[in-house]
Order: sequence, then C-alpha cells, then structure tokens
Amino acid sequence: MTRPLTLTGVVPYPPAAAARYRAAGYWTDETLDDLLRSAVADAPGATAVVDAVRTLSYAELDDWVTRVACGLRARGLGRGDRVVVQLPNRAELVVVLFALFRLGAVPVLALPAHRRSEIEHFSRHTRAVAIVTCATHAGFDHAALATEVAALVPGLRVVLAEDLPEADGDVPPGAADASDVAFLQLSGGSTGRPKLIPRTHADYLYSVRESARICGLTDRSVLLAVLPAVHNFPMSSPGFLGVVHARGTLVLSADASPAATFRLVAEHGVTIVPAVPPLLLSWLNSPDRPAADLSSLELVQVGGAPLARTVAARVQPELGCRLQQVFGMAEGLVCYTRDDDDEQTVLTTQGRPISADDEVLVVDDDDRPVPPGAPGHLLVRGPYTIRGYYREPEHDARAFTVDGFYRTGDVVVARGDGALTVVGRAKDQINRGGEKIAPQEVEEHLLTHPAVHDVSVVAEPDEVLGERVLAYVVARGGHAEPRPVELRRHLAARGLATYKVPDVFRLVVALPGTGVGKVDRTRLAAAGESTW
Ligand code: AMP
Ligand code: DBH
Repeated sequence: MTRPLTLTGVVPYPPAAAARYRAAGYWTDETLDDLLRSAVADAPGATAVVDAVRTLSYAELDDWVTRVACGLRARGLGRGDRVVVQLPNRAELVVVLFALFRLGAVPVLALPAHRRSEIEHFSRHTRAVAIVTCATHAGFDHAALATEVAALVPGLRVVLAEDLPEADGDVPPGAADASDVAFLQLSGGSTGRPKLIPRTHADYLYSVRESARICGLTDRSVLLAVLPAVHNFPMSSPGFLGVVHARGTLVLSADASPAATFRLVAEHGVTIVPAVPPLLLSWLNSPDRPAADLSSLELVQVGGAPLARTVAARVQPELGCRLQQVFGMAEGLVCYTRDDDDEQTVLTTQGRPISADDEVLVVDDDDRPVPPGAPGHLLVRGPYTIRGYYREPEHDARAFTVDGFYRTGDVVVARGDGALTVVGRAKDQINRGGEKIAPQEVEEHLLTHPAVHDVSVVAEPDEVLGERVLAYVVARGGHAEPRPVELRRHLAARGLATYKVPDVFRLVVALPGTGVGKVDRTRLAAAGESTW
C-alpha cells in the first residue's frame, strides 16, 4: 500500500493516468535517493562532482550526503518537511539536495539571485522549517538575508553551507515513496508572485532517464553547469541528475565568464554543457575562444529562450561540436532536437517532446486545434507535466484546461513529425535571456513608491538578452519626479531579485488604456518620449 502524499495543496495525477504511466514503465518505484544509492553501488570510485575546491567520487559524495542527512535529522528534519535551498553552484548544493531526498524532505529550489521578497514568499507559502544557504556569494550576504527572513517567518531555521550539521549514522532507504513530491521547482509565472511546481520522484526521474538517453550520456560524460544548477534545464535536461543516472561527472562553476568556462572545459574534458542564448553568445564572441581547447566538447545544449538562427549556425563551426536545441519548462514538457535530425531541423526547430505519451495540442484562442503548420497556443499533458501548481487553485483554473492540459503560454508551429518551433508568446511574461519575469510582480513593487502614480512593465527587444525589462512610469502629482536610480534603490530595498529590476525606465505622462481599465501594452511604445 502506498502511503499518502506528504504534501497538501498538490493536484495529483488522475488515478487512471497514473496507472497508465506506471504500466508503460515510465513511472517506477525509484526515488531520487535511490538514484544516488544505485550510482554509488555501481561506480563508487568514479568522479561524481567537481567544484572550484574539491573533487568527490560517488562514494565520497554518498558518505557526505549520509552525514549531512544524519545531521539534519538530528535537528528534527524529516519526511515531507519543506526546506528552502539557496546555494550557488558548489558541491554543497548537490550534497544538501541529496541529503534532503534521503530524508524524504522537500527542497524548495530558490535561485542565488533571489532576494527577500522571493525567499520570504517561498518560506511562508511552503511553511518551510529551514533555509539552507551560504555565508556570502557574489558580494551578497546570504546569511544576513536568511536571518532576516527567519525573523519574519515563524519556525524557520537557518543552516549555512559552511557549517552543515553532520553526524554519524545511517539512513535506511525508503524515506520517500516514488509518488511523493520530491521538491518544489520554480516557475517564472506570469501573475503576481512566482509559482512553485510540485514534481514527484517518479515523474521527474522518467524525464531524467529519457533525457539522458536522448542526449547520449554515458559514464564518460562530463557535464558542466554554469547556469544555476537548480534551474530545471541543468538539473534534469539531462542535467546533473542525468549525470548521476549515467554515472558521469558533474563540474560545477559559480563563475559564468567565458574564460572560466573555457578553462574548465579543457581541464576536465567537459563533453556536454547546457546554456541559455546569451551565455552561448558570450562564448562565441569571447576574445579567448580562438585559443581555447574545446576539443572535448561534444554537445552544446541551448534553451530557455529563443535562439536566433544565425547564432545557432555558428555553434558547429566555431565551437567544433554539435548543437542541441532544448525547449523545456519546469512544469514538465521538454523537447529536444535529436542527433540524427537534419541540419535544418536542428537550426530552426526546438525539437520534439521526450515521450510518445506527451499529448501536445496546438490550438486557437477558443481551444480548437489549428492545422499542422499554423501557429497556435501550445497545450500539453503527459507523464511528467504537472496537473497544478503548489497551493494555487485560482491560478490553476486559468493555467490548466478542465482536461488537465497545461497552457504553456507559448505560441508554436508544429510540423507533421512533431517538431515544434516556438514563434511567440501569449503569456504576460518577460524572458530575459532565459530568466522569466512576471511584469505584474515588478509593477506591484513599483506602485508602492510614493512618487509613482502608475506603471507598466513590458519586454523590450535586446540584442544579447533577447528581451530586457522596460518600465513605463507615470509620476504622481505633487511629488518630485522619481528618478531611475531612486526606483532601483526602492526595488532593492523591497528585496526584489536583481534580474527583475527594470533595465530601463521611461517616464511618460499617461499609459494608453484599452478602454477596459487595462493598459494597452501594444501602444506603449507610442506613449510619448521619456523625460529622462
Ligand atoms: P518556466 O515555465 O519558468 O520553466 O519557463 C519555461 C518557458 O521558457 C517556456 O514556456 C518558454 O516560454 C521558454 N522557453 C524555454 N525554452 C525555450 C526555447 N528553446 N525557445 C524559446 N522559449 C523557450
Ligand atoms: O526555460 C526552461 O524552463 C527550460 C529550458 C530548457 C527547462 O525547464 C528545461 C530545458 O528543462
């Protein structure tokens, strides 16, 4: 008999669908803890993780994971407890995640760039019992942030990576069931606060195993994570979990500069690296590239945001390896171009879904299917796509159809063979080089400034980032005009993640209306010249 889901507020897969996914062999009894345990049993001496200061074999990683799991257990952590994890790319991140999986606890995957606004929200919304973070990173005092949030959220304890609790002992397998929620992943969201995504061990591991197979991972694979490793892409497409599945090596870098990346590729014989388009561009255009030894690289994966065809075409000639386009979402669906695809397909599509049981619909505004080759809204349902966000029933009513299809908000063209090309976006979201930003969240923060009467936050095209964040601001009568530097300071003081802070502010006299009390974003460009 399976134990009940340990989390409330999670929309389960319908029993008939779950039975089908199990019968098809997609969902197994394996948990993320089992994943590590079987890698250790198979390849104890193989190198599992390399970061700036250490190299760990699978056996060493597993020992450390057990010690930390015992230490955390001694502090009262156990099955189903939510724990916010905010760590940069270093070995402790992997150790803490697997230690929490070992206990059946549920990590909440925050990004290093998140600040008080996000961390406090995650902590409250999940009723987290602990936050694991580091002292400082990239000049920011994460320990102080965690302490500040802990003072606001009852019961939240702070654990620092520099001082991880460790204890002797053992943790028997089986703390979690495969049908349990394994962790809460982050979505950029399109309204209000960021949404949390409950992924189960079984559904996530299915996507990891298939991703590892599609991407050709083996025990000789060396994957470099320069993107924050808890992003769904470097975590599971095939990401560091795919590496563990294949008994390969994960190289973690907290330095995303081209020079550091090239050095790590040469030093560790990196074979595969996931990137967002601006990161890829930084490598292609780096003065250090011609001299770099990138001969070990087999595959550069690019996803998270649209990749220009001209940039895609430079990968093979300039980096000397294959390109794979990846179109994925933390909610589930992941598409890949395959190694036997023709060049056109690799350069111009974002590939096809992982699973034969990914049900993809491309529909018009009334949810009626459009003919193949015509653009439409992408809806998806399948063995690793969620049926609802964590504790967001109102949002779910809009984000999912009554049949449980997730409305991705992406506008795509589907080819007869299933290959998808992303041609636009219907959701109110800004994709800043792969970082997703909900304009409404930024607007709500800006509106709290006393000199701001009204505001509209939109995407502005940017050559490197694809899109950047532009805020149109209407000043409030009787107040001194708010200056960009002051508005930036205000957003920082409110604890908004830095990547969400508008790149550009434009002061306008009024925002054009749609006539229904909403701002007409399409007419904003004509709203008048900025006085700044
Ligand atoms: P999230 O739901 O926050 O995980 O973000 C996923 C979204 O990122 C998708 O719905 C797309 O809008 C966008 N995205 C991811 N990969 C690509 C890609 N290769 N091309 C274009 N957009 C992408
Ligand atoms: O953007 C994403 O969220 C994304 C991109 C590529 C993703 O979640 C993934 C691959 O798994």
